[in-house]
Amino acid sequence: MMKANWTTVKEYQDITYKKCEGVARIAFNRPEVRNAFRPQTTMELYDAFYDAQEDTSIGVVLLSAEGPSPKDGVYSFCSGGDQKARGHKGYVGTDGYHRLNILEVQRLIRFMPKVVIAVVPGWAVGGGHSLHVVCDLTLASEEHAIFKQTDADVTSFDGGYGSAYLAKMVGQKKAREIFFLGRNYSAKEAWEMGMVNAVIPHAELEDTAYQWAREILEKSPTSIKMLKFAMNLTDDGMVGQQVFAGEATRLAYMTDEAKEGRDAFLEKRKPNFGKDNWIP
Ligand code: S0N
Repeated sequence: MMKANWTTVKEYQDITYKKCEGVARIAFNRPEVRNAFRPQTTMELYDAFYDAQEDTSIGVVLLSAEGPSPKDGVYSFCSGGDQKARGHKGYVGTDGYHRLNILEVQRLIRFMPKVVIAVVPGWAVGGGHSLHVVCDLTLASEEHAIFKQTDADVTSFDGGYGSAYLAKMVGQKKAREIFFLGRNYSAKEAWEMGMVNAVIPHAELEDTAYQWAREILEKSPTSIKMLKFAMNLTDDGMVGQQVFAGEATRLAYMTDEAKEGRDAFLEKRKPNFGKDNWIP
């Protein structure tokens, strides 16, 4: 199997960020708290994802996690919002502000023109579960991945992609069960429900994720981008249409017709779009 030779892009406090041959790997790095995210974490995630989005050499981003916990050897993907950082209006950062900015990270993952793969080595819980839902694909550790929704236990619920989009993925009854009962589901059970693409032996998880990424990189970038946006569109309303249409506009810019429209304006003349361009 293909192995990545990662290069660290930037040092962060709560995450790691690496790249290799068109693939970016962003990983939670708070294993001692099951990779819970606090404002510091979400700001770093946003920064790294934005860098990956803007880097034209990157086509696939792996959202993974460091671990296991040095305290007890347990693996986790992410356990959601850090309950110790939670105030009365959101999650409190060192600047004292209350934020709910994991939702900005979710939107970046959802709308970025690259494939994002959740690589789940252990617990995916609460807002961590929602993050795997919003990623384009999910690969899970056969031995250690556990999927669980505790949002209703702690009055910190994701009423957007984490729940409503999950219901589109696994069906209404199953999504309601996941949220209303808050049970643990193994990687195999999550795969049977349709929210995990593949169950991978733990030792092979990272290499497999890299292999999937490299396979995707062999495809046409425009096709992958348009397909992601097309599949998002029906669930994202006018914003989905805006994102898809933006790419359609970009493609239109590449035509002779668009060049003629621009040039005619700049040359202060009427455009001549030709007679035979009304292609059916
Ligand atoms: C993950 C669980 C099930 C693991 O259980 P386990 O293995 O028994 O470990 P523990 O002993 O419980 O934990 C080990 C240590 O890690 C700490 N810890 C774990 N999770 C968190 C956490 N989320 N926050 C802070 N600390 C955490 C433990 O305290 C323990 O520490 P020590 O060793 O010092 O005792 C289990 O840990 C668990 O259930 N965790 C809590 C999961 C949870 O309820 N998360 C929050 C759920 N809600 C959200 O995430 C929603 C947030 C969100 O996405 C959102 C939604 C809408 C609008 C905005 C937002 C937003 O956040 O911005």
